[in-house]
Amino acid sequence: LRGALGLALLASSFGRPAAAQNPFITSQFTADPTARVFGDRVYVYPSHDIRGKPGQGRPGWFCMEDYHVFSSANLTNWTDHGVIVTQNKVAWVKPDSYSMWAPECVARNGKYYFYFPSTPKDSTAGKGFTVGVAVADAPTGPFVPQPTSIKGVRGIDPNVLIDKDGQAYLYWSQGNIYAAKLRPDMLELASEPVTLGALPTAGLKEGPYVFERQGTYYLTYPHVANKTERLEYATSRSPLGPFEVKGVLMDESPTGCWTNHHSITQFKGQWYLFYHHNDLSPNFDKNRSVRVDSLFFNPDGSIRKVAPTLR
Ligand code: FUB
Repeated sequence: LRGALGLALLASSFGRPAAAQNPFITSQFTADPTARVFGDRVYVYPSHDIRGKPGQGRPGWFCMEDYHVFSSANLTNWTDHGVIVTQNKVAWVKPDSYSMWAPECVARNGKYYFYFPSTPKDSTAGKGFTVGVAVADAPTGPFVPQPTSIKGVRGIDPNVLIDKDGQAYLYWSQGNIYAAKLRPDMLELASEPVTLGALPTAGLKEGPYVFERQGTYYLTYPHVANKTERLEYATSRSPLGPFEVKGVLMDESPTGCWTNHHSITQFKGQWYLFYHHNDLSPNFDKNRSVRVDSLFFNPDGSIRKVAPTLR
């Protein structure tokens, strides 16, 4: 990031000089960053980790009650646009479950579709997690949650690809990675979910992020191959595969954070990897902070491994 942007000195939210550095949001804990370019700004939709008080969620576990969105014109000055979706204002979410996990946001036909997983109050919608959508006219909201979650989706970590032919696909995870077509209204599945084959059979795989570059579809995902999650990728000529595993794009966290979760986007001609570590909470890795570093492709389309930029 520093190489790409230089070390512009800025006034941080704490009123002291700050450089363009990681983590790039320091006013609250943030994780699972989905970064999207809308117009001339980058919008980051992260999870919002909090320190759970007694009675809030499961002790020692993730605790998330709402989502903020942040935006920037230069990846250095970030604006917090405030809360866009909160758990107890979503009809299908179990009240006070503190399970508003990794989200996604995409634009289509002048609307913004914010996908988020949580635990449903109605167990017929599925045990564990399912995924819902909230819709807005602007990237910062106001977002209106749909009254029900998406039928047929059980799991977490939604990610949406809108292909060049206009077909949209929803990807998500539940130990493995699943995908299905979305209807044109972006609110319901248009095909039966399939698992994306050829990924490593052992170890948790989650957090899918799919993008297309020069006719190649990249399926990128955190995978526990050893102790903690590292970011790997596979490629295909089609959004639903078959995918072929290509390698690792970021090694396990040097800070010991068990999870990593990412998105990859191009902004002003440069590709970037958004991800998280636990920089602001070294002793509790369920309070994470989002980071960004430049990402580069080799001439053959393979991804060069990204070394995290430390402070
Ligand atoms: O933030 C909660 C969960 O941790 C996410 O859903 C996973 O991808 C992992 O980052």
